[in-house]
Amino acid sequence: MPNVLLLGGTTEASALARLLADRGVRATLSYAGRTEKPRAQPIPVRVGGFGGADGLARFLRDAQVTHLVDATHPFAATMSANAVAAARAADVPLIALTRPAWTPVAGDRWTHVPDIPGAVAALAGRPQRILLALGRMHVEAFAAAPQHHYVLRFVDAAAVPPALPDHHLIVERGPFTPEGDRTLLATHGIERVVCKNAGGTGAEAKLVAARALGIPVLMIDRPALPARVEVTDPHAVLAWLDHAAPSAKRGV
Ligand code: 3Y8
Ligand code: NAP
Repeated sequence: MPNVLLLGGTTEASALARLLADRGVRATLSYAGRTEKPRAQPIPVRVGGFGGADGLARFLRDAQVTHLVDATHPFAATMSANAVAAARAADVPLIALTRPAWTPVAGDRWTHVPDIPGAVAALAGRPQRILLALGRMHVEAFAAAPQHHYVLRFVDAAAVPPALPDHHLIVERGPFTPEGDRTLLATHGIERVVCKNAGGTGAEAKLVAARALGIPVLMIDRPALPARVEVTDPHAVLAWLDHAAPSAKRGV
C-alpha cells in the first residue's frame, strides 16, 4: 500500500492532491507554513519544516513513506535539494511535479536576469513605477533601489511595513486573471513588471496583461536544481506511483 508524502504549495500540488484523494491513495500534503491560511486540501496536511535534509530523511523513515513527490515551486530550491538528498538517504523513490518555464511570445518585452540581486542591479537608473510581483520574502533586497514607486502583492498582510520608502501594498492571493492584472497595471501606471519564471497558470496573468499593454518585464530565471525525475502532468505521477517500486527494506 503506497504512503505518499507530497511537498506542496503550488497549483499542481493541489491538483495532484485531488487526484490522490479521488483514488483513495494514502497521502499527506506538506506546507512550509509560509501563509496564514493555506488552501484546504482533500488529503491530510502537515505544516512546518522538517529540519533540513536529515530531518526529512528521518520523517520519511518514521512515517514509513513509500513515495516522495516534490511538487514545490521552481524557486523552492532548498526544499527540492533536501528532497533529493533525503530520498536517497532513506531509499524512497522521488519524483518532481513541476511546470515548464515560461518562454516569451510575440509582443513580450522580456529582459532576463539570473537571480534577485541581478533584478536589483537591473533597476539602477531613473525612477519608475514597478510591479514587484515576487511576494514578501525578497522585498528587502529592493531597498537598494529606493528611487522607484513599487506596487507589491503579498498573500498575507505584512506584520512590519516593507522597507521600501515609496510603495503600495496589495494583499491578495492568486491565482490571478489577465483582466484583473491588466486593471492593476493600468490603474497603477506600471512601467515595468519584475517577476520570477514560476511557470504554470496561477502567476501567468501579469505576463498576459503586460504583453497586451506593451509593458517590459524583468524575468528572473530559475535557480539550478539537482537532477531528479521530473514530470509536468499530475496524471504522470499516478502512473509513476503504479510502477515505482517502493523501498524493499520497507517490506511494503
Ligand atoms: C504557502 C499556499 C494552490 C497554490 C496556489 C502557483 C500559483 C497562486 C501565484 C504574483 C505572484 C509568488 C507567491 C505566488 C503564486 C499560486 C499558488 C502561487 C506568486 C501560496 C501558498 C503558499 C505560498 C507561499 C508564497 C511565497 C511567495 C509565493 C506569493 C496557500 C498561496 C510571489 C511566487 O508571504 C509569504 O511569505 C509568501 C511566500 C513563497 C514568494 C515569496 O518569495 O514571497 N508563494 N503561496 C506554501 C507553504 O507554506 O508551503 O496559502 O494556499 C500558493 C500559491 N501561490 O494550491 O492553489 O502554483 O504558483 N505565490 C511567484 O510565482 O513568484 C504571486 O503576485 O503575481
Ligand atoms: P525553500 O526556500 O526552498 O525552503 C526553505 C525551507 O522551508 C526548507 O528547507 C524547509 O525547511 C521548508 N519548506 C519549504 N517548502 C516546504 C514544504 N512544502 N513542506 C515543509 N517544509 C517546507 O522554500 P520556499 O521558496 O520558502 O517555499 C516555501 C513554500 O512555498 C513551498 O511549499 C513552495 O512550494 C511554496 N511556494 C514558494 C514560492 C516561491 O516563490 N519560492 C512560490 C509559490 C509557492 P526544513 O529545512 O526545516 O525542512
